[in-house]
Amino acid sequence: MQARRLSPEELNAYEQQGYLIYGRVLTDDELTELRQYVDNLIASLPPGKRPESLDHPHFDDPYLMKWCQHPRILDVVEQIIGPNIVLFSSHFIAKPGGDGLPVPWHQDATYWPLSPMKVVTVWLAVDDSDVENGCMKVIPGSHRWGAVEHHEVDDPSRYVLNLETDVDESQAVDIILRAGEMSLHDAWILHGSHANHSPRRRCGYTMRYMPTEVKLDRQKWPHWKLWLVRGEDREGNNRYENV
Ligand SMILES: O=C(O)CCC(=O)C(=O)O
Repeated sequence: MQARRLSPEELNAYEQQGYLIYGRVLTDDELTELRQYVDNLIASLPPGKRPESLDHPHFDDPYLMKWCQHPRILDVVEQIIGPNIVLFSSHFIAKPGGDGLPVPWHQDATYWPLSPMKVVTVWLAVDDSDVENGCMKVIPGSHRWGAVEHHEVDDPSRYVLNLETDVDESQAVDIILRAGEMSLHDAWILHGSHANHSPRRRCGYTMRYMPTEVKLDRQKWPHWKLWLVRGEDREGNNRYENV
């Protein structure tokens, strides 16, 4: 299986809408392996640790670099941000069936000390993700609105993130994916998702990539780990774990 080249229409749609549904990127065997990993990871969580909050798991488990550096995924990312690619972050957002927490509407860029704010997030479906189990939703084109105001959620224990913004949900598009498929979205797009009241788990693995020209503000995030996962560092803006 090879990564599909994005058509000019798809690249244009990503630029205009701020997101793209790519489709299948993992083989059946790869999906089985990743799912097995996630099942074990969740089964071994300490009491009280929510499976929606498995943030930057690749910091602690080098095995995950296999997925964060997956050639087919990077082949697609490269078509969007160019050949010199930095892994900025990753996060398993696994909403258990029955009581999976919602992700409040937000712009990722609100959280990140990066400049310029050029980041593409790959949302890799570990499980089928649909309206019933709380798939991600986006407001198409909202990445062009600039920074919108966010406020604290009323009770952070009931949400995956602590900041939210108000949106007109009638403009939202559901990102419906089968397990093994991926979508991509821009750092500024407004997105979120509802609670999972279905009996089925909804797990996505987000992997976030930026070009080497983007600088991480180390005053704000002194210990954050970055990896150069493809290409070369021409700018010298950041410190990388593997360079
Ligand atoms: O998984 C979700 O529902 C939201 C994902 C998200 O907030 C993100 O990828 O930045």
